Amino acid sequence: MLFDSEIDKAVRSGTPLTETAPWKALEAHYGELGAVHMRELFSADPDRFDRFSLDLDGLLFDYSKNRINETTVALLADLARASGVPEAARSMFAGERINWTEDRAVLHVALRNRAGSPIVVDGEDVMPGVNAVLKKMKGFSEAVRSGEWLGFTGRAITSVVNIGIGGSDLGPAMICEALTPYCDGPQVRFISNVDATDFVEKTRNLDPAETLFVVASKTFTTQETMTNANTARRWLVEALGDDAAVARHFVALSTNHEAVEAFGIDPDCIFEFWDWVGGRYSSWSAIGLTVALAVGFDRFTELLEGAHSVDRHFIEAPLEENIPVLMAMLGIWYRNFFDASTRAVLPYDQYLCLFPAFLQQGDMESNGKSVDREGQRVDYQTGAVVWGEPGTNGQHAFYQLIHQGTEIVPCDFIGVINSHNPIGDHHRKLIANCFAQSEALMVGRTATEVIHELLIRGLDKEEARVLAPYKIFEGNRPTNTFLLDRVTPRSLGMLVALYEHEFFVQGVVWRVNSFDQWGVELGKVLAGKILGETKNLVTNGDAELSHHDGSTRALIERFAARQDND
Ligand code: G6Q
Repeated sequence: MLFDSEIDKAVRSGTPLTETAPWKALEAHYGELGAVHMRELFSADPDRFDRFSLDLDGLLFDYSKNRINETTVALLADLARASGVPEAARSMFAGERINWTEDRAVLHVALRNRAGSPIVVDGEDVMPGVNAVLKKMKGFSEAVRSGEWLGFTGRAITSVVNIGIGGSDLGPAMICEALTPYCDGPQVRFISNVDATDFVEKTRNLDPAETLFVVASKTFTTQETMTNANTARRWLVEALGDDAAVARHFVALSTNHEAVEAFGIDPDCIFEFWDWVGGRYSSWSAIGLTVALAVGFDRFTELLEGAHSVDRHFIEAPLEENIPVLMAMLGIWYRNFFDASTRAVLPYDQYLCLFPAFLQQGDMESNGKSVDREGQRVDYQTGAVVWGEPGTNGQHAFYQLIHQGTEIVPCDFIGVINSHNPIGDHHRKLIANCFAQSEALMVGRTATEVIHELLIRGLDKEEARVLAPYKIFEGNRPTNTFLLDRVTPRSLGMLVALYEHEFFVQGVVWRVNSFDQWGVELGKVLAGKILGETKNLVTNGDAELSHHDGSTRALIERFAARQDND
């Protein structure tokens, strides 16, 4: 039976999660450790780094600058165990329908299963299908990159435009940006917003005869994507003068064959995936075609291999040495016991500039939920707000709040040892900043240190006393640091998979479904309704708006009355 852990049983028999023994033990432990400063923990234990860091295939995870000791890790592991994390993980890998509100399996791990082992859903091994699509992606990406695939007028493709949104955009866009040094195929651009400005700016200076549109949409019904795809088709056909051009300039990545064919895309140019691939987990599927076009299929394969090595680690490593489990449980430690409502992701590598936005979707769409497995509203906090920007820019903007604000903001620093652009001492400076920030956040600056410094600077005792409170840093602000040797397809695949499993573990412990997204669905429906009403108002001067609240009605009316470009 799915989700039948010790905690599931307790909750079903009326004990809330927060009253279970593992939760209570953490609460008591928080009472003892909550006020302890990490400075003390470091000075009491010279081996703290060794104790609280792990290396996975060259990727270092340093979690020593957290407000934890060995008891904390043991208690967090107890909670994960009592919540059934290992069993839930095995259910996911075995293709069970763990997405219970949509009655679907969750199998992004099958997409990067390099072990050749079967994964069975509804009595059928999905791996032959997965491998067939990978083979097709290989063939197509190689044909485009080599110039063998020709556009309608006989010219080779030099630009690829991915049209998609949400999970059909953020992953491939982030990966292409992160792997820029490996991009040796056609240039790639991404159109996502229904705002025509996105289309206009991204197609500016493109030659239609050399442009391939990759329409990425699992459902092939998403308003933004279909609007952009239709505009792209008009743009292309107007330029090339023939509807038949569509067949050489459009491919689709979708589960919805019928809709793709109705759009006019050649069935041979459909790269399929399956309902057990969630949008925000889909970069490993056909949705990664744009990545393969940009960096080549071999590097796309390395990305999958990196993720696969994390999958093995996740399923095999004991909870106490399991990086995604530790990431997740530390997140729970801060979210539920320290009341931290946000978390920051801070990559110190320009190529990872889209990583925070990508994680924002992964985490917030997965665990921004408030109803548990029993259909009950939870009475504890779940997913935190995720935000971040690449270092060092953030240091001159929002780090102030992380250092001296009223709330703890747990941070993930992502550092890279070797730059793809080793010029002068840029990289050493970049990394010095990364290390300095996590150290400063941990150590802080005491009143004694501040006053001493002010006196040395020549202030008198009274002046120093008045200024000191503003210059004190409490420190004790928790951070993780990931250190990669270099941003490569493999290390990037590892990093993404680590976070994916982090979301999963948190969802299991919080008892929410990390794999549905009803909030997104609601937005899709409501926008369609208002679109119709606005159109009626503009064209007929009349629309039934009385069911809207006063604010929404007034906004619709003002828009209809004042817009001049319909
Ligand atoms: C992701 C969500 C959502 C989805 C987009 C695009 O997990 O489901 O972000 O990816 O709404 O959906 P389509 O791929 O169906 O166009």
